[in-house]
Amino acid sequence: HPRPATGTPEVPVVDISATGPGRTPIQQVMGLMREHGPVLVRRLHGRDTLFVADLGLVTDLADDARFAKHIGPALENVREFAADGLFTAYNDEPNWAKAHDILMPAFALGSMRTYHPVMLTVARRLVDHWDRAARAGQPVNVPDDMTRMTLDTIGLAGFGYDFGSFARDEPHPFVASMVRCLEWSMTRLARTPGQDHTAADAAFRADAAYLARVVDDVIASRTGTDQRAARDLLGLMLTAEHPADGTTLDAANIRNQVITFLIAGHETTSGAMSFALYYLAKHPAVLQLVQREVDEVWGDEADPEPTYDEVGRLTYTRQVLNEALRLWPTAAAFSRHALEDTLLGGRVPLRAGQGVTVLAPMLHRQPVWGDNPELFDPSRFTAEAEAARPVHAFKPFGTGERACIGRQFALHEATMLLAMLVHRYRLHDHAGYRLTVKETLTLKPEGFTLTLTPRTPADRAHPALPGAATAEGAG
Ligand code: FDE
Repeated sequence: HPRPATGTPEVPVVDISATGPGRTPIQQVMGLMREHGPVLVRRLHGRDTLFVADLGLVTDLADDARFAKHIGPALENVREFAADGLFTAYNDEPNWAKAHDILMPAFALGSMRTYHPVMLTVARRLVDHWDRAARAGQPVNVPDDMTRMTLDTIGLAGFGYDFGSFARDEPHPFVASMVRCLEWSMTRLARTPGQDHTAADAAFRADAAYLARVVDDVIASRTGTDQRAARDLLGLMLTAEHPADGTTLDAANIRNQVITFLIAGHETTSGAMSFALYYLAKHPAVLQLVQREVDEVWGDEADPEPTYDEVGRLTYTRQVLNEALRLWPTAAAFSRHALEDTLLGGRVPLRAGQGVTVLAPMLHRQPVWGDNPELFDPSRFTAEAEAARPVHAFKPFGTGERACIGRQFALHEATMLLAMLVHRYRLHDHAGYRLTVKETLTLKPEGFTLTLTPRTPADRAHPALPGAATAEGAG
């Protein structure tokens, strides 16, 4: 149902009905904000959406006493295939709190230790794949391979299920179906009234049914009491009793959770690693600092066996990831609504239940980030710089009790893989890649390829530290 504009002179209304949101709605709103400022109403065929990126307003929205997660039209569409899974459940749907309480322990920091060996196994598959490409002098498709790696990781670590993505020429069909479901969720928002969408909707139903079949296979392959008791996600889903009432998750909800985790657990992480590699390929001085960090840990070892604790020590590598997530937060928008009628930031009137969408890529370019926010600069994420910055200036994982449950999982996986790749290869931007950001609800650098050569002991012999930040890159 249409929601009226807030109607204050401070909030411009921009009508995009003439062009529609197209295939890159996030980047379109980024453009509108560059023109009209960080608070605006986007009007599409009479349907209004309030977008904000202003730090003061986002800080206000983070107040859980007055605001909560909003399931806006995009997530309503995702609900068509993920229903009451964690990501798309309504706040007051009983299965949200229940599944949250049951699954939370699987994502506590301590649990990452148990996922580490599986993450390493899959990282090695990627390395084997890239070694072959390097020997053959063939380019690698970075986002495709990152997606192979993250799908296999969440499948194995969460559900003991092997998608075997590196043994396939094309990514597992689950990926294509899932991407089409996400695209349907996005493009459905752009429909003009009166058009016929029967074919698109039928194709969507077929894809959603396929996803459900894959998930049923994932669940069915878990048989026998020993396996059911495994303390991975699926084990918890199948057996853990809610502390309050002793009940377990029902079968329909388990299916929704598995779909949710397979999607949430790989699309966004894969994009984050792809953007990080893109920036490293374009910033030799930064690449050199990452190389220095990983070489300090693994030296000239040809096949290092990264330990859990070593990954925790890779602080500069993690800064690179954070800086990539600042410029291109791969889950780029999240929505909140007011619990009562209120004035957002003391100035924008909101009715109870009215949704507001936070546009993270523009929040991450606000004045708090200095006067050159487009510059890729991982030193923005030193501990000191982070401590000096308002906490809500950086929101790639959402906010409040509905914030990302998989954050530590994604950061551990991505930091380890990036470090392994940088330790092993010189990265060559052989095609002079120009960034094109593809949107399928999440963001990815489209068609980004690299060629690779193995690093040698000579590559790892670093000059003295001072001046490294300005030296020419090795790549
Ligand atoms: C969630 C999330 C979020 C929020 C959304 C809203 O608010 O609406 C965000 C923003 C995110 N998430 C982001 C991200 C990024 C990355 C890289 C990631 N993410 C990753 C991951 C992994 C995994 C496994 C995950 N992830 C998961 C998840 C979930 C389940 C959720 C839901 C939660 C609740 O409860 O609600 C999320 N995630 Fe994330």
